[in-house]
Amino acid sequence: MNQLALTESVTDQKLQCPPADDGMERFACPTPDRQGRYHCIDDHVLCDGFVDCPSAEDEDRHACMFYKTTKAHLDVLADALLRTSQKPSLNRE
Ligand SMILES: [Ca+2]
Repeated sequence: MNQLALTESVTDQKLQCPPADDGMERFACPTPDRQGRYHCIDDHVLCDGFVDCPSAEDEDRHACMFYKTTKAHLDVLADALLRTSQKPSLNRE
């Protein structure tokens, strides 16, 4: 019973990752490596075809299906926002 409680408290631990060099947020893999260390990864290594987390959670096929479809939508949105913000102001004359 105590074993279970210990496992849960470790899982609930908030893992803080220092930001990457370019200021982008980094994320901790959900499971530690064999030395008990949690790896921090950039979001751009998610679903990139290479295993970056010790238990390969970043390449989970089910999660990646949703990640990729959601990201595709976000990319379209980001493109639209960028175009809107870059459009020369035609209303000034
Ligand atoms: Ca990866």
